[in-house]
Amino acid sequence: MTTPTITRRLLLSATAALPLLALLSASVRAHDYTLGELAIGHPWTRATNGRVGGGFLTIHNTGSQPDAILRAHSPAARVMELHTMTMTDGVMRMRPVPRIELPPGATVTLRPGGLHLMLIDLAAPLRQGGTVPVTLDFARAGSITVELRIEAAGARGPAGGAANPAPGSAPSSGGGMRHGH
Ligand SMILES: [Cu+2]
Repeated sequence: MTTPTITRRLLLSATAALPLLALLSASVRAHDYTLGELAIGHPWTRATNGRVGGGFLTIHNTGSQPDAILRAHSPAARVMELHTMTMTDGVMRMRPVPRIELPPGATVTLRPGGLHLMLIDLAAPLRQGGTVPVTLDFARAGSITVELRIEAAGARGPAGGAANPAPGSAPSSGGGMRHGH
């Protein structure tokens, strides 16, 4: 049973990063979006020369009605999918889900190792420091185009990579499982 061990490790790294996240929050605050009752926080992705990439962000449903992400699309990728990641026999596996539920009052975090957006057949490599436009279609709130910030390859959070921090950034919260594909 490797799941409890990994969960514990992720929790520990997240706890250790909390003071840093508090300091960072001021610098990432500008990279937020609001669509109706949805507050969307710092969308990001990771640099890659490969054909696929992950999209990560937080969505707080401040309203009293459930909402959901139905679709995502981007000019940077031929197709996008909504993915979940689960542990099966000690291996992290990704699979598409038809929608990502956004319960009223809840904050849903798309992150490495968990729910995420999948950019498939990238038109060009994702270069650190750039941005990728992604349009999200919601069941209730409508649609919005956000810019994913391209963090370092292997970054575990929106502030930069733990293994290769960008200048002025710091190690970020845990949650970094290797992304398959
Ligand atoms: Cu995926």
